[in-house]
Amino acid sequence: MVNQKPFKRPIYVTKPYLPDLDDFMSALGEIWNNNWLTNNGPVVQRFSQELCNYFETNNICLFTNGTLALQIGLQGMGVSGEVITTPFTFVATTHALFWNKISPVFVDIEPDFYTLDPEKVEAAITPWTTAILAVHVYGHPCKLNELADIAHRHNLKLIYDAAHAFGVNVGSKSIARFGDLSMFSFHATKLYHSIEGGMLAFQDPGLKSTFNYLKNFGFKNEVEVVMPGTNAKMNEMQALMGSMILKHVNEIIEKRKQITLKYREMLESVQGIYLTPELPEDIRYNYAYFPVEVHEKEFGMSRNRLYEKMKEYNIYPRRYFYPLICDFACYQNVSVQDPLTVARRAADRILTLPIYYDLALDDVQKICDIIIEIGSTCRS
Ligand code: T4K
Repeated sequence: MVNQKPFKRPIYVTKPYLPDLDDFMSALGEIWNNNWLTNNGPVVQRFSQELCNYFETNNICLFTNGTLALQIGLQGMGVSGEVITTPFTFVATTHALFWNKISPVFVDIEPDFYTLDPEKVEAAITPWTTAILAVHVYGHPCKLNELADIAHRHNLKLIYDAAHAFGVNVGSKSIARFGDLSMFSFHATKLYHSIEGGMLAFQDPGLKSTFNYLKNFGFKNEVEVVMPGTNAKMNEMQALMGSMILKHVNEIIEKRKQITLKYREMLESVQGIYLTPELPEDIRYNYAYFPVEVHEKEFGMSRNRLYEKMKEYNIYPRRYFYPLICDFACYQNVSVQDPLTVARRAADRILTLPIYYDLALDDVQKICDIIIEIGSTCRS
């Protein structure tokens, strides 16, 4: 294997799944006929029911995106004071706290799947702590039992940012059934999407009306505003896209599984490239991302150099999640007690490789051959 050529077209970290264009165009006819575009229209209502069936619960609420869903979730549950959370996530997780005037308390993650470390959570609890906000990062389920136990013993709300976890099951239960509340993102870059979109799933049915008010300016009816809500409604186009893609979600997950298996086969014994361990058998994973750790000394170059070098081959992986949230200028005034050793290492080493529905296995092979070639060239 010598002199790999660059890809002719860019290979991005992800590419949205799209339904057949003719099918989508003819489905749009319903929206045109209805002449109803937003404000809890019939397509949103039907989509909501389809998701209730998918998640086997009526306790869901749809939003225009995941960030506003999480923001409203925290507000509707009355979370305040301090919330213990992870710095190794997309910045929106922390922004949702900020917009609720909640102080984030960053603690470290565990080294296998990069989710919140329960021991660190317990150590960070103060009289002002009201909740834990954990992230199923890359779709890897958090330490569900340990976190539930801590939340129960300390009377804390347990909230999951499940932006990456659509389609993940633990045993026979959807990941949405754990904790008090979970937020799912339906953004175009996610394995399952509605262009933009978000969903809350929750255990307490009483929250539904609060969330419905909060996403629609607080209107109860034409003349009553019961709380100062915002505008975070999903529209009919989003719901149509979401509904059409929902029919293909199992097929999408299966395709990503094949890509993941190919990556694992090709990269498992590459010097300096480390893969996440296999998830426990009772977890049905969604193959949302494909993170690898690049160990500089063994591989021969740093993760950042590999990231830049891959661009020369027209491959655009991403460094999800670098920098850590607490290192962004807007959060540098948050005092961080935990040394965040594992999170810092992960942020410095992880590269998330391209994975999407129509990424051909031959292209996965070529991406891996390029990584192998880059490594062996710089070591020789
Ligand atoms: N919590 C967590 C843990 C999250 O990861 C996210 C979102 C949220 C909360 C908030 O949920 P939302 O409010 O977004 O629903 C992307 C997404 O914008 C963001 O939704 C996602 N996490 C985050 C992990 O990734 P960027 O800045 O990396 O996106 P961008 O535009 O650079 O896109 C990445 C690549 O995808 C591009 O290089 C090319 C490809 N792409 C992208 C788009 C938008 C396409 O091929 N087509 C497209 O339409 O944030």
